Amino acid sequence: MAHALALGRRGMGQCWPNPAVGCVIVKAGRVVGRGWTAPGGRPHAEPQALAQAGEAARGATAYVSLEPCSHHGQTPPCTQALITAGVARVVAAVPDTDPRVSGKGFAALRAAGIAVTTGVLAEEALRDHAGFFLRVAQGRPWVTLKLALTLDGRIATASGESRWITGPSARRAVHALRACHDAVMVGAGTARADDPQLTVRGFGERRQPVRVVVSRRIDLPLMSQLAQTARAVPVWLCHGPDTRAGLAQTWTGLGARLISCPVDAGRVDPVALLQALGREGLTRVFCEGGGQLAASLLSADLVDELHVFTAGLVLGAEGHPGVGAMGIPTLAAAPRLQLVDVVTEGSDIHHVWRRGEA
Ligand code: AOF
Ligand code: ZN
Repeated sequence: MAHALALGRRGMGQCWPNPAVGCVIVKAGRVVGRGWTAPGGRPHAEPQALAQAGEAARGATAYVSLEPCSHHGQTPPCTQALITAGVARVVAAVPDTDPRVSGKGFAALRAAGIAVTTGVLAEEALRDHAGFFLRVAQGRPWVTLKLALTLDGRIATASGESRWITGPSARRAVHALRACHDAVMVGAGTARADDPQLTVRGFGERRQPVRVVVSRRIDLPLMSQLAQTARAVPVWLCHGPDTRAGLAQTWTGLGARLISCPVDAGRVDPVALLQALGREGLTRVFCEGGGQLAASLLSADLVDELHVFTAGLVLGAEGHPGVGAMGIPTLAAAPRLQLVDVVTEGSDIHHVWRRGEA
C-alpha cells in the first residue's frame, strides 16, 4: 500500500478534478502491475496496473489507494476491470466519498466474490486525497499557502525589491510544491511587482498547474509574462464584478479565462473565490502571496497547510510584511497553527504548519 500511495503521488497536481490514485497488483509475493491516475484524470490507476499484469492478475491481490470506482464515466468502472481480470482480493486505503462511488465500489467487488480489506494506511491516504475529499465535501480545493520571509517576516524592501530573499535550494523546494498542486495562485500586487511565470521548472515535461491571479479589476500589465504566455499555460483571472468590459475582452483575447467573484470590503471574497475554483475542478491550490491575499485567506480560516521559508535577513518595519493587516484584536482571535515539519534548505529554514485542532 505504501508503494501504491507513492505511485499515486506521481499524478498529484496533474489529474484534477480526479484524485491521484495509485495501484499495485501483487501475485505470489511479486509485483506484477503498477499504475497511477493519468494526467487529466483518465485512465484511472487500476486498468493501467491490470494491463501491465495481464494474465498474472488472475488470483492476484490489488492494492489501491482509494476505493475502486463503480460508476460508468468516460471509461468503464474499475470494479468491472478488476472482476474481469479475475483479481482474488482488493486492499483499499480509504472509501471514495464521491457520491457516484461511495461504498458501491466495495459492494460490487464483494458481490463478485472478491475479498475486500479497507483502512490500510488510511491516514496517509486521507492526507494525499485531502484536496479531492475537501472538494467533494465542501466544494473548495485544499489550500497550501507559501511564504518566503526574512527573519522579521518581511517579503520585500520598502522600495519593493524582493528577489531573492531565499536561496536556490528553497526555490527548488517551492517548485516541487508547485508541481504537486493543481494551481498556483497569487494576488494582483504580487503579479504586478514580481512579473512571475508561476510555472514548474526543473522537473521535466509535465502538465503545468493552472495560474490563478486574484485581481479585483484585472489591471495587470499586458506585457507581463503571465499575459504573454496565457495561451501556453492556462491563466485564470478571478476578478470582481466591476471590471471594464474592454479589459476583460483584451485578456480573453490573450487566452486568459475570466472568473467573476463577489467582492467583500473591497476585496475578492476568499470563500466565494475558492468555491469558484472548486467549481472549475481544482482540488489543490498553492498560494504564493502576496501579503493581502495571504491575510484574506488566513482571516477566513482557509489555509489548510502553511509552508514558511525563512531566510537570514532582517528588513525592519519599513519592509513589506508577508501577511497584510488582519485586524486581529486579541491573541485568542488569532489563527493558531500546529508545527508538522522543519527542514533546512541550504541556508534557509523550511517549516510546515497545519490548521490547529478545532
Ligand atoms: C478509481 N481509480 O485512479 C481514480 C478514481 O470522471 P471519471 O469517470 O474519470 O471518474 C472520476 C471519479 O473516479 C472521481 O470522482 C473518483 O470518484 C474516482 N477516481 N477512481 O477507481 C482512479 N482517479
Ligand atoms: Zn476507476
